[in-house]
Amino acid sequence: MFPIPTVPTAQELIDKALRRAAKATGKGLTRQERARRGSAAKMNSVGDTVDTTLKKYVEAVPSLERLGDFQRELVETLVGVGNLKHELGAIDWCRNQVVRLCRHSARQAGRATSPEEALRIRKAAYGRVSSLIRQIGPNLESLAAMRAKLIRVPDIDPEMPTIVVAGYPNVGKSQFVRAVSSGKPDVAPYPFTTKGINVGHFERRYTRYLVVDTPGLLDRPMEKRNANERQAVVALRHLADVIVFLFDPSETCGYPMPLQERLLAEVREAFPGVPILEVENKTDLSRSDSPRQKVSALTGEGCKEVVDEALAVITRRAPAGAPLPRVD
Ligand SMILES: Nc1nc2c(ncn2[C@@H]2O[C@H](COP(=O)(O)OP(=O)(O)OP(=O)(O)O)[C@@H](O)[C@H]2O)c(=O)[nH]1
Ligand SMILES: [Mg+2]
Repeated sequence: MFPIPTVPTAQELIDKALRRAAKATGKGLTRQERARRGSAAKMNSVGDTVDTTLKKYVEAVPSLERLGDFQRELVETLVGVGNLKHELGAIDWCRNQVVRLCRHSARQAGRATSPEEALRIRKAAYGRVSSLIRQIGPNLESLAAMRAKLIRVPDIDPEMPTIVVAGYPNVGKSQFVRAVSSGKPDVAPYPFTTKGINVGHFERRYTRYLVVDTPGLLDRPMEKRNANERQAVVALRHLADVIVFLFDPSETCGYPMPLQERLLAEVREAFPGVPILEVENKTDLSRSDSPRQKVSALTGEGCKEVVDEALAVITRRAPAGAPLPRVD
């Protein structure tokens, strides 16, 4: 989703540049002319390869500036916008140095007085290019690690009416998202399965809705929250038109109800403007006598009713006269 292409290691980039350069040749009548022009062509080729390859990462920066609030804060949470810019800055520095060096040595090689001199200039330039690229090896590695995280940042239309599903770990949030939408997040019988934001859609009366699955939240202060929990908070803050807060009164999730209740109180306090539907899941296992809506995400029981209620809340919240976005 996020526009950063695959990142090579320093060695892979060096190999790629030299492999391409090996194919570049120079035409000429004499051996000397061919050697000169050949060396110059190879240096230009190295410069071009490094330039175009590294430019792709640097050009990811303006798209970073254009990110919406949700994506921007998610990038900040996952890798830090400053860190990302730092790596891109180092990579751009290298790109510039290599381009200048290659241009300079292509000119030198073009003026060489013998084939041997042309070769010597080229070899020296290859060495310096390799060492410049090796210098940014750690930056490339770091960018590759960042990319692995950023690739999962979903592309979300902020205008689309959105239900965010939240709650303690292992209560069945992902199962619920599977039950009501096209989303296929992983479901597993242990906590902390969901590590990022997953989205699904569904359509009702020609309107398309977004359902967002979030990593489980523990009842603890914001500063203690790990990166996964913080992603859930970012989704709640920027995306939720309505929150479906899932409880697991069977407590098979491993967390007692009083803790789950405390988390609800905190979510309510943190997002005072967002309506919250309190829903008890896993009714196939146990059913409390609370007045909350009850579902079984596993069997599907009650899920449609929760979605209906969520849509009613969203429609009530939409400003009068503002139509909900329609499906094309
Ligand atoms: N019996 C029963 N099990 C359920 C129900 N909903 C979910 N589960 C089970 O509960 C476990 C956790 O479900 P998930 O959907 O992965 O829970 P989650 O809230 O997304 O968990 P995290 O991603 O770790 O926060 C899985 O074994 C599910 O099959 C339900 O309605 N009934
Ligand atoms: Mg999950």
